[in-house]
Order: sequence, then C-alpha cells, then structure tokens
Amino acid sequence: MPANADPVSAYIALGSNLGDRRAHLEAALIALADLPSTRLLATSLIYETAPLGPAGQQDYLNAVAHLATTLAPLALLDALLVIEQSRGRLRRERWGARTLDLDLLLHGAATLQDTRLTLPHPAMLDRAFVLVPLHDLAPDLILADRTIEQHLARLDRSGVRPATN
Ligand code: ROI
Repeated sequence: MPANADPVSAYIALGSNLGDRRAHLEAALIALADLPSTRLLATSLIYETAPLGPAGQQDYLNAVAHLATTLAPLALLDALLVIEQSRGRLRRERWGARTLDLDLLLHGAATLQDTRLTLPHPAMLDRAFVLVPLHDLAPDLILADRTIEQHLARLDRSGVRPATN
C-alpha cells in the first residue's frame, strides 16, 4: 500500500446465524476497527432477518459497517477472511448456515471482476438484509444510477426487522 494513498470509503456486510450471533457481530466490529490502515466510521443497527437460501436455517443477524481504509480491495478481503476464521467460520454447503460472514460490498468507486472478488458486490442490490442496514448509513449513495433509498423501495423488506436482543 502506498503510504500516501487517500483513504476510500468501504462498506462491509456482516451476517451470522449460528451460535451467539450477536457476539460474532460485535467481535467482528471490534476486529474491523482494529485493522491496519483503517478506521471504523459507523455501524448500522443490527437487524434480525429471515434466511435467504435453504429452508430450516435460523434467522440471521445482519448489519453493515462503514470503513475508511487505504487497504487495497484484495488486502481488505484477505483481512475479512482472517476475521471470519477467528470466529470459527466453516465453509460447508453453499448458502448454508454460518457463524460469521463478512462481505465487501463497496470499495470506493472500484469496479472489479476478480476470481476472488467482484465489486460492487453483485447481489447487494437484490437483498433487503443488505440494503436496509446500508440505508441506515448511506441512503443517498448512488449505485447503478439510483440511490440506495430508491433501490430499497423496490424490495420486500418484511423479513428484516431491528433486532431486539
Ligand atoms: N440470509 C440472510 N437473511 N442474511 C444473510 O446474511 C445471508 N447470507 C447468506 C445467505 C445464505 C445467502 N442467506 C442469508 O450468505
């Protein structure tokens, strides 16, 4: 990383539906705040959300974090994987339950199609469990010619409610 690089805004989606879900999210937020060359600027509310994917999973807790970072996208991705693994993330079935999932949604204005990382996150605009917390932080952010507010207006957000415990 060049020492004089300007920080960019990065948004991370957090999700957990196994074990102590809130403890996993809180540990992830502490770890994000601790990353080198990075500041944690803000976090959304935590939401309890109906699972997208195979039936029979527990509900998720989801949130979004806003970072300022000079880490490059793939360096940030590597750091997210280390945090996931520190919470015992096991990669079992695709779309299965997980202790902690950290998805890089946006890294400044970067667009990227790498085998490991696509930016912006390709599914983010279709997922209320991502857009509702992102809307807490950045309702006026523009993606694909529309604000987050406008994207969210097209989605069914009935499965997404502020977590109470
Ligand atoms: N469903 C919800 N509600 N929240 C998630 O974070 C989440 N993550 C996933 C899949 C399995 C697609 N479903 C999810 O990866």
